[in-house]
Amino acid sequence: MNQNKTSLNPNVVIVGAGVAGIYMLHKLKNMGLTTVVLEKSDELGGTWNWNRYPGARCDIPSLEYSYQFDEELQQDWNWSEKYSGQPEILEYLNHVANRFDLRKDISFEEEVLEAKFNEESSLWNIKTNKENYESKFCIFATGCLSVPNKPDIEGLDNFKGQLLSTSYWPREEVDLSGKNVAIIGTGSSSIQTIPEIAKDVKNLYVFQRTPNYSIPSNNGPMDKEVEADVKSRYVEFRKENWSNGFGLASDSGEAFISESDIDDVNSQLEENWNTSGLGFFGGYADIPIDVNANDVAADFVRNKINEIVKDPETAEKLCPKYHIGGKRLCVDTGYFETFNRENVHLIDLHSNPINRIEESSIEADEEYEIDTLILATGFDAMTGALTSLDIVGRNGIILRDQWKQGAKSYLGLGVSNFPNLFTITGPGSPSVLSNMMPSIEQHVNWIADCIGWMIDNNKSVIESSLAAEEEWMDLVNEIAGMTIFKSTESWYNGSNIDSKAKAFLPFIGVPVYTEKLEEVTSNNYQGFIFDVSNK
Ligand code: N01
Repeated sequence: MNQNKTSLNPNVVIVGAGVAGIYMLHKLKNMGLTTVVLEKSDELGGTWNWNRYPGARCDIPSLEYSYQFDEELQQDWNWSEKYSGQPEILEYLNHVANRFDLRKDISFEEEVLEAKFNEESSLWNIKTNKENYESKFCIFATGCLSVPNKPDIEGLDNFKGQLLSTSYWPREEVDLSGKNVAIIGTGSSSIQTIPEIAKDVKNLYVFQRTPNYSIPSNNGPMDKEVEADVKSRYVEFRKENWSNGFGLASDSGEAFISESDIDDVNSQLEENWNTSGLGFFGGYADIPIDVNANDVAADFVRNKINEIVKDPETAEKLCPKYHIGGKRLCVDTGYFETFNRENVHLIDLHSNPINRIEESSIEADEEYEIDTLILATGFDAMTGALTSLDIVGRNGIILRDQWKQGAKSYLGLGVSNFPNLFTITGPGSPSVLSNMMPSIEQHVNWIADCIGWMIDNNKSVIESSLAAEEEWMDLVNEIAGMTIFKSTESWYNGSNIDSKAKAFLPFIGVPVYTEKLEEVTSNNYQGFIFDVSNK
């Protein structure tokens, strides 16, 4: 029997002790609700616990990628760099858990295997590897990028060398010095890993299926003047950022490339390249919506790649051809420069696909003998953590089956047929197309307020209506259709997983979303239905 559980029949079970689960617990405890967090790992932190690969860091400035719910916390905590690394973020999350005395209500090494809604009792029965719980509410705080995508490559399971994954990197130091190493995948995780490990390894073979646009992070020690300025007006600063499309300080631009002088545009992009990281688009609001404007920004980055990478053939292979930003923009520290090293070799999988993996080699255009294979092949994004276990709603319907043709959710918070179940940053919310920290806080605050409202108004069961859900997902897709996001193959629309329905999942536009949430709340949770015992 696990000693640190509050109760086996708490008011609320939260699944996952990452950024979302920790804050959700804090909120509900303050409301006097008995709450338990079930966490598969022996450590809290979610993404920042699992993703410990070399070079892992946040690509949103830490002054923004941090909690704002407690003014003293945001004043007290000092980040050492503009973009903090994974160890510092994990230390911060541990600090928050200790500061608000949250650890005792988190049950570690407890994995949820099944969550089933009992229509008789209107309670959730939650089965884990250790216990059975019965709770009124069940909240999935399981993250958008938490279930790794294992590539289907012949022979992978027969590989006898060291097999690593960026998303489950070992805690102990991994010594790659003098080794022949292969990495498959060239997304954000790989782009952060490659420059770090290239310095140590004998040979690094980078197997690239699709090249990515990446912007220099221009990271450095925290600028104390900037920090003092932000801290002197933190509430206002957060509010201003939240009024921007992606909820970030850097996307406040209102200029249009299509209406600007091309020389001015290029000097602005040059400035962005030298200062901004993810804020590269910053000055121009039409890059995500106008293909001509998009081409200007894409050409700018392709020119940079051609300038940086000395071998023209390698440079050409590293140049993406799709709309910039359509796949998540990457941010790096010396990524393209790394391909000038003699020990780094790029293998383009379009011209040289992997035939198979052998016990100690990868067979593509030639046989690459390797000691270590690193999988940096991404995630079953946004839905993977919710479909990889049995979540059973009304009439025995399993969420995985309900979402077979594409995930549908009302506001990314609730799903029809799944009463008293909330998802934090679920499909249909800005989530991955926003600064995740405030998006998580927005959802946690909304869920806590909603539960509070239900208690005050004697409501015991809430469920999103099918009509509201469908209307909402139509809007999600309609807005995406006006942008370059929808027409690019990416994990935003499930294209990276063969078996997954292709549907665009995040809502684009923080301010519109925020307005909608406020409207729903002020209209007594319009679009949700209450206390329908049997539909
Ligand atoms: O995953 P990805 P990631 N054979 O999906 C390739 C966040 N993040 O872990 O593009 C060969 O981006 C795949 O190729 P393709 C961030 O939101 C944030 O790197 O599908 N290759 C791609 O190149 C990011 O977007 C930070 O053709 C295969 C790569 O693997 C998200 O996490 C840091 C393959 C996967 O790239 C995911 O990033 C790191 C196969 N069978 C990550 N299957 C921050 O700084 C897949 N690929 C906050």
